Amino acid sequence: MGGRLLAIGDIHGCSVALEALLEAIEPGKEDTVVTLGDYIDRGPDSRGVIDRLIALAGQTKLVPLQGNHEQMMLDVLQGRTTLATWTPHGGLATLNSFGFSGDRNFLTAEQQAFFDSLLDYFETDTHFFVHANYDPQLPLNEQSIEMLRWRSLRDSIPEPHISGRVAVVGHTANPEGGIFDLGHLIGIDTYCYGGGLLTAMEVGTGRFWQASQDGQVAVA
Ligand SMILES: [Mn+2]
Repeated sequence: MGGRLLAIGDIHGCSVALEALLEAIEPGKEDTVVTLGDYIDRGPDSRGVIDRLIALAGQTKLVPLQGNHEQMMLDVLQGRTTLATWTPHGGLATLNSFGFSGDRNFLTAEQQAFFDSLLDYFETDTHFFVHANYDPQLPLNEQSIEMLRWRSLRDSIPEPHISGRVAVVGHTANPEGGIFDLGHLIGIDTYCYGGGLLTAMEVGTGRFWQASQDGQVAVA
């Protein structure tokens, strides 16, 4: 695989921070960008984030994972559950950004195709990427969705995975904007929507970019 391998943490509607991050990183055709899920809810511009990710897929090799917030939205839009199961978790912000007026078929065909393309995990020779958590004893294709998409690191911090690969995860927000690095497990949800930062990590070098919703970017 040529190019850089990058991971981006939970965006949650923070389109300004996402744009600032992408301008700093300038991902190109040879690069691979893994987005860890939770693109929508809570922050101000879920639709803008989805449309920017769709555009990003034409600019670089995008590997988008599904977060629990995408699942909550899809469960509502596809009639598996009620709106009330989603709205307390930031869904109103998403509905507002899409101009929701009562019709659940508000996604464009392109946006629907993006949601249909979301993956449960991604792995390379050295790392694997999931939204939330993992069972250290199970191969990735045998992990439960509850574990991959919902289980907080506050409930269980896993031992190193049997594959020996390093896990890169989002989902469990660090309000201080700091990266959570145990060596075998790196957490990059840095709470952008709540006043923290949006983090991108270059896997090969350990280089980090962090952007805030006022468009400022820091590189470490
Ligand atoms: Mn999440």
